[in-house]
Amino acid sequence: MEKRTFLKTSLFLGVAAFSSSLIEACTPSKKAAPAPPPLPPPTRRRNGDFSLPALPYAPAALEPHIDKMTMEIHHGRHHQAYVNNLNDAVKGTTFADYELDDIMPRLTAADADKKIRNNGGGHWNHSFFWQTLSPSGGAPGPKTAAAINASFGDFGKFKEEFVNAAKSVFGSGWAWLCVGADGKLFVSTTPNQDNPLMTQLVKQPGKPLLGLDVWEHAYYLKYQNKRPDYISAFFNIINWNEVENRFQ
Ligand code: MN3
Repeated sequence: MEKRTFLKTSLFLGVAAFSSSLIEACTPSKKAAPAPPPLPPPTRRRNGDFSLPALPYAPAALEPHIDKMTMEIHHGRHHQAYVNNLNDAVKGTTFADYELDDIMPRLTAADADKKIRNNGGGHWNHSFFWQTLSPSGGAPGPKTAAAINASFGDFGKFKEEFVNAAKSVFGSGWAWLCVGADGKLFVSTTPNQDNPLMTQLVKQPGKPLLGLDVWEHAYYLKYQNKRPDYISAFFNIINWNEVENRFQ
């Protein structure tokens, strides 16, 4: 290499290195939240827009526990609005092409994430909720039953804890039964449309097995202010087969 070219190259590399360390030094550090994990490889990329999944049963199928009109409005209007707003929210962001399961653990409390957090949570939670319900109800499968007994003592104690948690949500939110990283089950609640997969946003992250929407729009037409009656009714229409599948 000619001496002059060598000097030019060294000078350029030196300036480049200095610039990048300057950029690093000037980027404000977020001490509160842990650094989000890197985005996954392209295999998890999403094709096209988010869309409203069909209900797995007729809107009247859950009567008398949840009425037809509530189901139609809840699914066709509320859930649809989350889907529309989510598609709008992800446009032009880092999350534009990714699956929601990949997006949720990477969301922070930053204002920039707020619209994706609210509407992404809304879309995920409702998609999960429709699958959690079944006209035929039933009882916990063997693995779920064993885990409930091991974690809470018995089904009655689990139910009491879940009901109390669902009653205790102030304003709008969700009650959850989750499995934690240690394999134990726990009951938790989240405000608004947050859920336990938003690991940087919830006190107790976990994999949801069961979720109950306690927003007033989920029950007000039939139950008005009697949320406890809606929570009791929910226990008649839990799709325990689906819960068992999620647990495995
Ligand atoms: Mn809802």
